[in-house]
Amino acid sequence: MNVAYIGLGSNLNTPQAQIKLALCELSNIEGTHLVKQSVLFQSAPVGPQDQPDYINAAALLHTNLAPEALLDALQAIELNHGRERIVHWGARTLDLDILLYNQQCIATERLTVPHAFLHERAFVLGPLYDINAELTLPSGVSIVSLWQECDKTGLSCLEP
Ligand code: ROI
Repeated sequence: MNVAYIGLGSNLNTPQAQIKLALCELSNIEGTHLVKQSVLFQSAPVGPQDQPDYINAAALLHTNLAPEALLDALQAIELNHGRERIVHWGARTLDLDILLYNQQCIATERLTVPHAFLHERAFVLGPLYDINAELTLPSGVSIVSLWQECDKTGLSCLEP
């Protein structure tokens, strides 16, 4: 059994509904159990500013899928949501990222785990902290310290 944290983001086509449906779809991945989900956050876009605010969340999964097989399953869900990769860092119906996989560091063509920008993005750290305030990264850095230090401008919790 493996422990994976997934980041969810959407800013197109009723983002809240996209995220809620995606959480349900995560629980339906074969060999995978949705253990916990964060509250939903609203966040100002990081990157190009000419796009709507995002809804972000995170999920804690227990899975017997290897990292690349889990990524395949996440990309299939993204495709179901009409995800198109057009503009780099542009608006999207659904983004699913493997943030953490056990305490492994993975660097392949398809996967960078922990997620490359995890340590500096409030829209990722807030949901992770909500799920597990005692979480640490493979580097030994605690999520609580990153969460306390990060810039939370434009971030709000939708369901406190
Ligand atoms: N900005 C926010 N606030 N939330 C996201 O999920 C998000 N995802 C992205 C980029 C375009 C970097 N900006 C984002 O991929």
